[in-house]
Amino acid sequence: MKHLYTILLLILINSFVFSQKYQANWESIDSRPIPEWFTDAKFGIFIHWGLYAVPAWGPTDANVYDKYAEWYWNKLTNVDSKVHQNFMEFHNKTYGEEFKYQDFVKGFTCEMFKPEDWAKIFKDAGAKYVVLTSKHHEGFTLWPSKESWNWNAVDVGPHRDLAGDLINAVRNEGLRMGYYYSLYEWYSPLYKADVNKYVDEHMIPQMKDLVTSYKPDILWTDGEWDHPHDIWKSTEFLAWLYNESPVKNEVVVNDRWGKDTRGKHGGIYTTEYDLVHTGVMTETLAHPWEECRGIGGSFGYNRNENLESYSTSEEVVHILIDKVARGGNLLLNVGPTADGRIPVIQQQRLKDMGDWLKVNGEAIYGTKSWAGADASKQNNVFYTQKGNDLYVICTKFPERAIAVSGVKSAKVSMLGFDGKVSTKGGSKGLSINPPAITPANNPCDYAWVFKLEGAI
Ligand code: FHN
Repeated sequence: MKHLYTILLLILINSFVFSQKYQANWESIDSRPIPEWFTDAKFGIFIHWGLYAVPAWGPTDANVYDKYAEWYWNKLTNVDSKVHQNFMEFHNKTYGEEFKYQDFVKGFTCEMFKPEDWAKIFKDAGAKYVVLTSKHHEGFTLWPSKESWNWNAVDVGPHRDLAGDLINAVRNEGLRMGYYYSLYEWYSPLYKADVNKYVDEHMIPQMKDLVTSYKPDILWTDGEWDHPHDIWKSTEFLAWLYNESPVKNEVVVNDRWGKDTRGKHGGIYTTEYDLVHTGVMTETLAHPWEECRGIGGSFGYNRNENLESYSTSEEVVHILIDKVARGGNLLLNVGPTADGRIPVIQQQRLKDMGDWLKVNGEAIYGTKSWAGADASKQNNVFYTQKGNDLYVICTKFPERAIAVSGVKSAKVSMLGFDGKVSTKGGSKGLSINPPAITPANNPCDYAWVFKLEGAI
């Protein structure tokens, strides 16, 4: 009898395991296609917001990672960091040696936070999705997480569910939204004492709470580098996410699931300030990928940055074009202030992106990179394709004809421009003569797009 029960139990467990579409291993997890809404979206807004927005300070003349203002707490205490001294000097002279990082919570007031206004800014920028830091490495959560008792935005600071309020407003504007979540925490006593217990009792419950409470479209993990994926129980969590969670069909995740997974496993591959670990990313990848970066040199708001630290509108538009032409998405970051504003200079860059995308969005959204691009390689010329149409994107207004090799004929127009565009077929492919553009009929700034209908 006892044996019969054991056999029945085994059959039950087996049938449960095999009724699950995805198993807790990379082969199975990686076989899930990336939801198309994401690869079509191309442009998203990243938001780094936490207690680091209170000091909002970082050095501006350092290596990429050392400029990050959201690392304030870590750099202040980490004597091995190259920029420790800079942070310490600033901190001691501004707040005094006795002032602890935790005391910044009083300054995280967010009284100017109007989620509807933020959502409108993102929509007008032409972004299709938003990713907010629900918890950065400091461990402070922007939603009322019971695992983060007294270290979350509802218990202390603004006393407001910032993550919940924003997702509602963003969705009301018709955009997708998800959350960034840091696996590790710098100073969590539980994490330091017992990582396994931290994963079981803190991290996994927090991620499941986020997913079930807010049903995010994206779960963007980070802070994975301390441990391999099995310590973080990443494949187990992802199997739950893909099989059982309320977002199992549409959710998008990235590749930051353990020190052994970036660029190899999970969902989309991610680059940061063009860096893939130590190299610079200049390739076209077949696997869906996304570049994230700030408009300046930091993700968290850095008051120490001046105009010269910021990319110009022309530069951010060109960054988007470069990533999309190479098959990627751009996740451009804003760093709000501690009182809840998006700095006006950042708004201005987003507005210019939006104005450019209003005219030229069809050459970006829903496109793919063009395999013929290599043959046509010319400076300041990028290509995207959609169906049979090819888009030739010029990041400098062409002074002479552009040759598009491999294309024999097409109906050619310039996006946003009513006049005719003349072309000539030849041995080098189709040659496009740029029309005479004046300030009176110029459709946009920063980059001009020729649409070649039926070119492919
Ligand atoms: O350490 C973080 C950093 O602060 C920021 O959040 C970026 C965003 O991709 N990720 C980490 C470094 O890779």
